[in-house]
Amino acid sequence: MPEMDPSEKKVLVTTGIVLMLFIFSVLYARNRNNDLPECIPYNKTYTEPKISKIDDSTYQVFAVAKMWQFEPSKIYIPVGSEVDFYVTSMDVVHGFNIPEKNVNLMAVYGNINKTTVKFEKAGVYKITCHEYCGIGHQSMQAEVIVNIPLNK
Ligand SMILES: [Cu+2]
Repeated sequence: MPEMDPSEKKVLVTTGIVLMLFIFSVLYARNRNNDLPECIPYNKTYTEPKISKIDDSTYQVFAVAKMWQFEPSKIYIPVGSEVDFYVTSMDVVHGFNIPEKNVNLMAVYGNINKTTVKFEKAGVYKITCHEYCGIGHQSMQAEVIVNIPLNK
């Protein structure tokens, strides 16, 4: 059997290392408990804007984007709350962006996008539309107001 060319060996070894790194990073990413947004089956109930309290620190928000506003536009929750956002649109494609919480979703008609966010610090978190949606786009925003509960 003829000897393998040294440059071919280098290519094979390098390819093997890169493949191992790729497989390792895929497994690593799968095992990390990172909360990726999910697309859940469409249901008309999500098109009714709503804030529901599940328990003392868990809330559910049905956020509806439409030209050119978010409903509900003010979301009051206590510090330490975990909020499940279900986002949809009533017309064109809008964005749903909470920069301070690294939330970046699209609001699409006929689709429900869900993400979970924990608000550990008091403050006002702006929700903005970051998909150009028409002439009123720049004024399309809402707020999550995170307060310290009065009875604590
Ligand atoms: Cu917009």
